[in-house]
Amino acid sequence: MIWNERYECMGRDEMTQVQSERLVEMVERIYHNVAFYRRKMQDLGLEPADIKGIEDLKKLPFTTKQDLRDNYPYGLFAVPISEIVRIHASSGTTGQPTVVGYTRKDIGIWSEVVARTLRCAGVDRHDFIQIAYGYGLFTGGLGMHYGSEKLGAAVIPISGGNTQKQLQLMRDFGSTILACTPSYALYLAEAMEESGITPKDLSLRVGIFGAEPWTENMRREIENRLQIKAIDIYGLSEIIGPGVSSECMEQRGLHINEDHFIPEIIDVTTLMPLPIGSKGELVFTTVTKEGLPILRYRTRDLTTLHDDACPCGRTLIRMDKCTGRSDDMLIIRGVNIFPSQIESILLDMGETKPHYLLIVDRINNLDTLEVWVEVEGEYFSDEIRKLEALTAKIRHRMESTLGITVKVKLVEHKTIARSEGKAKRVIDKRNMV
Ligand code: DLL
Repeated sequence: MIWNERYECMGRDEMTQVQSERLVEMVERIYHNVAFYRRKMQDLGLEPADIKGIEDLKKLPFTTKQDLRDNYPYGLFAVPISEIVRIHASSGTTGQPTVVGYTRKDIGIWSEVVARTLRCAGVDRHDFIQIAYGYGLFTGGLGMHYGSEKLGAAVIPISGGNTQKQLQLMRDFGSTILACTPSYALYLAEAMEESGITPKDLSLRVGIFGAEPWTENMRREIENRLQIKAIDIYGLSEIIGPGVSSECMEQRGLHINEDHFIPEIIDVTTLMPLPIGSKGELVFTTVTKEGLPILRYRTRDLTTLHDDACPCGRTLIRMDKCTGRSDDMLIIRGVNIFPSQIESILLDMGETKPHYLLIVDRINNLDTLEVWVEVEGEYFSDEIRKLEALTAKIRHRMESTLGITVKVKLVEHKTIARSEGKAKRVIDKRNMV
């Protein structure tokens, strides 16, 4: 069952042809309608006629989040505002939000790619999909919503938060699909266990999780606790929102909707495109979007592309699960550390809860890393020796994997604030000067 066989199962030559034609048309449009891109292309001595196909993609300029901020709010839109029917924004932790706009046709494309995503996860018209991504400026809620309606599933638009209500409706309405961030899925699993609800009381079959990095260990934990299949979906507001890529039931990488979003992998230092199979930063060019078309957007997400055959029959290129961002990487005493490494260690050990918080600081000019980890209440009522032994064990494991000294603090269940959207796992006090 594939939503759009023509494009999702297209032969490579034909796909290259489609991408090339769309790119040529898009470059022409962006050059004439967006002053920012016209200037950038002129600076590189480029005219639209120099772009004849995707082999010329590498000649085009990059776009960064900073470019969107500099042109806040509507400076990069390629159509008159009268053509825009929806605005979304992603809340940055600093400075201005990144604003994105959609025409009616863009909303149609978005619904199409999300419908493909859902079908990839085995969703059909008979399903009840509980959308617990936030509705609002964030693209998660409304993006999933329109795609689900297009596919014909019954949408339960509950949005994020309100955990007890989520559980009640999940049980009473017979939700078969849960769509939310993976960290919220774990939180729901925990709340379920506390309320005495078991997976047998529910009809849940599949989870559609994305919007933040999560590990294979976390996937196993969610699949076991909720007794579902957990599917990874990826997207970003600058490109469209959810619907950029998604896993199929094979769970062997995320198929990219490359007839709309052309992927490249670049070397983070040289910014040169890398051959398929190399790890680097993911870059996207949108070729069909009207409101905010974007050239070579640097996602800062690190991954690898694959073009070998997938047993599901889709020929769309796949990307590996994102293991981190080139900019969420922490550099602690010169050592590069990803929060997902710490999560993997904890889940591997299996003696703690999957809730953790990294506190990075600089004391006497020396970076410090403190890891707070939640453990069961019984550890605190037991003799202190047990607590100390577990602390030491976690510390040793982290130090040998990460290569730096770590202070571990075990905290009681629910000490770490739960999130209803993206989990906040790092407090970097060094930046707060
Ligand atoms: O998070 C869009 C989305 C909504 C995707 C719902 C999936 C589900 P932004 O808020 O703009 O958009 O954040 C985009 O989130 O560059 C990644 O760093 C990260 N991200 C999104 N999906 C994944 C994923 C939405 N599956 C940024 N794995 C991206 C890892 C992800 N990181």
